[in-house]
This record gives sequence, structure tokens and C-alpha cells, in this order.
Amino acid sequence: MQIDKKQIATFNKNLLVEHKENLTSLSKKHKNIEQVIDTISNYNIAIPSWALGAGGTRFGKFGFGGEPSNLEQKLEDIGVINTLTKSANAVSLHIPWDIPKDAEAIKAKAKSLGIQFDAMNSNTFQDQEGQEHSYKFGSLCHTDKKVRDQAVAHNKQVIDYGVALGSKSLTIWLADGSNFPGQLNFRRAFENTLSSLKEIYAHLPSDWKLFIEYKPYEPNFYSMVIQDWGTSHMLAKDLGEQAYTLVDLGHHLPNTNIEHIVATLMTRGMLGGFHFNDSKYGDDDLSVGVIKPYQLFLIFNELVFGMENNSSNNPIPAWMIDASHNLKDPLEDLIQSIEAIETAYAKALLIDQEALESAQLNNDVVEAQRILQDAFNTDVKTILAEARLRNDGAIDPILAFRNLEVRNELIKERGLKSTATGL
Ligand code: LRH
Ligand code: MN
Ligand code: MN
Repeated sequence: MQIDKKQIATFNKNLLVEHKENLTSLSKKHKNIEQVIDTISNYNIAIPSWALGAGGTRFGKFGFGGEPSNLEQKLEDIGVINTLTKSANAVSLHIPWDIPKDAEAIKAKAKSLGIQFDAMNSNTFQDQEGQEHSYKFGSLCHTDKKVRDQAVAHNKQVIDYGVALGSKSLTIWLADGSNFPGQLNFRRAFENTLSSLKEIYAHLPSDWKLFIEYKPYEPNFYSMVIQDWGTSHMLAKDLGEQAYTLVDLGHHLPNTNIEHIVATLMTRGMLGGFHFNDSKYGDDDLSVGVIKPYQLFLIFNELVFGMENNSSNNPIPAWMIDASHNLKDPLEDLIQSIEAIETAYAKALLIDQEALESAQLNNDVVEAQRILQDAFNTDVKTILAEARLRNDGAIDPILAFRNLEVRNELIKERGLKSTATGL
């Protein structure tokens, strides 16, 4: 299924007059509105290949119908999201869930849809069919060198798949850790992980980046080898200039000050990428912005400041969604996540940085809070809509998705029972 420009233009027609009125009144209130629209209209977030079908919990899964049953169809679904939002021009692939069997064909398909290949993700947290050694007791950290070698070889292969597709980065997330005190020697596990990572790093093309994701618990509930940003940072530093820390919003203990972590990593030029999602309890992988939109805004405040005051040469972080959903239509859910990310970004761009700096220098706590909250309380829906409109996207992408009956079309095309690989 593909949506064409004309369908979107027809859809936009009914909303256009009201939208333009809103834009005029917003422009009167904010002096840098053009700049914000411009930044948002050039902003893109990678879609995870594992989130295009119905997500499940370990207790069950409920299908939607019309799910993509191969990588080509997944790219088509991202094409739909991108046509509507004009903010999702890349895919992040998880191997082996989405092996590009014919790289040239996949590349051509992606190109025809205007989709690029963002970070590749390896998977040594599940045993794969035909695999010689089990990851039951870890992968890159394993006590047995043969298991570590197998996990290293897998990561190298993922890099090779990525090279064939034109990707420029690898994200490594390890489930490695222990469930019981005494099970694992922490220091040996760390050293094994580091030496395995060094082998993978040596295979990295010179224009690639390696992102190291951390997580405090799950699936291991006593210890995780890469439990926090400090551990990830240490490993990245030991590897070299192409290695960075990746922050997944769900990978923190409750109430962690994530914006502070973001600022600290950027001070050292070490923030490589982001996995956006939201959570109430742990790694809930809920749609972005549903639980803590203010936290997301404060994170973007640090990101905006970090990108504008970049003496540490932090690269522009790789932006990715990492959310899963067992109730919503996966495409609608991803559109909602994109809107939430852009909402937080646009609001952060509205912060009067000069006024904030002066309030901070004068220790005027009340004024600093007012500046942040003024920006946070601004309705930026119109900014997002205008950014999309200028790229021929939909003024209201969810409404367009529903008016164009995308899910029904997909069900007609692929059937009610098709299922996608992923979480
Ligand atoms: C682990 C994680 C990691 C995986 C993805 C499927 O919780 O966030 O990024 O690759 O989920
Ligand atoms: Mn993640
Ligand atoms: Mn996660």
C-alpha cells in the first residue's frame, strides 16, 4: 500500500483554513517560529523494524491483521508513516529478525520509498535456530570463549549486512548478566565483554559508529553487565573514537534524572544515540510522551543546548523509536510517538536560551522555571502541522491514516492473519 501526494492534498484541504489562522496567531506570539518550523521540518526519527507488528507481552499477543510479513512490507509500512508525517525517513533493522536476504533488492525498495538505513541492531539475547552455542548464560561476557566468539561473529555479520545496505552504525544491547548473587564474577564479565567488543570494534568500517546501550535490569534481575551509562561510557572510551553511549529512555531505574545524564554525556561528546519510548514502571516501551511529557521536554532542552553549544563535538545523536505496543494499531502508535518527540523538540526550541542563562547566572530560580514552563505550555500542534505541510505531509496524520482507511487496505492486501517478526 502506498499513499500518494494527491490523496494527502485532498485530505489537507478541509483543514487548511483553520490551520493557517492558527499559524498567523502563533507567529504573532513567538519571534523564532520560522526557525522552529524549519528545524522540525528537517527532523527525522528512525523506525524500528521490530515495532511494525502487534507487540506482545510474555503472556500473550493479539494480532491486528494486515501486519507486514517480510522486510519489504515493513519498508512499505514505514513509507506510509513517512508519507503522512514526513519525519520517518529511516529504518533501524534488528538481525536476525529482519535479515536482508537480497541486500540490493532491499536497498532499491527502500530507495524507492525514500527510506535510509539507520543503526543496525544485533541480537545475542535469543538463541537462533541452528546456532551451535547457547546464550543462556550470556554472550559477549560468557565464561566460555567459544560462546563469546560466536557472539562476536554474529555482530561482525550484522555490520556486514549494514555495509551492504548503506547503514553507518551498529547498536549493541546485551542481555548479559546474572539472576543470582554469586552466579557471575562481575569483573571477569566486564573484562570479557570489553575484549569481545574490541574484536567487534576492529571490524567496524572507519565511517561507522558503535552505540553501546545500557539497561539496569531485565532479563537479568540481579545484575546486568552493562547496567548504566557509566559502564557504557567506560567501554566506549576504551574502544575508541567511533564508540558512543546510547540512551534508551526506558532503561533507567524509577526517577532517574535522564536529562542530567544527557547533559553529562554531551559535555564529553559521548552521546551517540537515543531510543525513545515512555514508561510508568520499567522498560515498559509505551508510546513516547504518554507518561512523562515534561521529562521528555527537559531532555530535549539539554539536547538543544548541547547541539547549540557543542565544544565537545558531540555528533548529532541517532534518533530512534524503541517502543512496542499490544493494544494500538502499530502504525498509529508510531505516528503518535513521532508527534510526541517533535512536540517536545519544538517546545524546547521555543525556550528563550538567553533569558534562561541570565536567570541561571542570577540564581533566579523562579524566573528559570517560568521560562521553561512558558515554552512547555505552548501549544505547538500548529508548528508540527506546518512543518509537515511544507514537505507535502498531512496536517493531521492520524486523521489522515483513518480517513484513508490504511489498516483496512493493508488487511485486504495481506490478510487478517499475517504476523510480523519483532518483539
Ligand atoms: C532492550 C532493547 C534493545 C533491543 C530492543 C528490542 O530492552 O531496548 O534496544 O535491541 O529492546
Ligand atoms: Mn532499546
Ligand atoms: Mn528496552
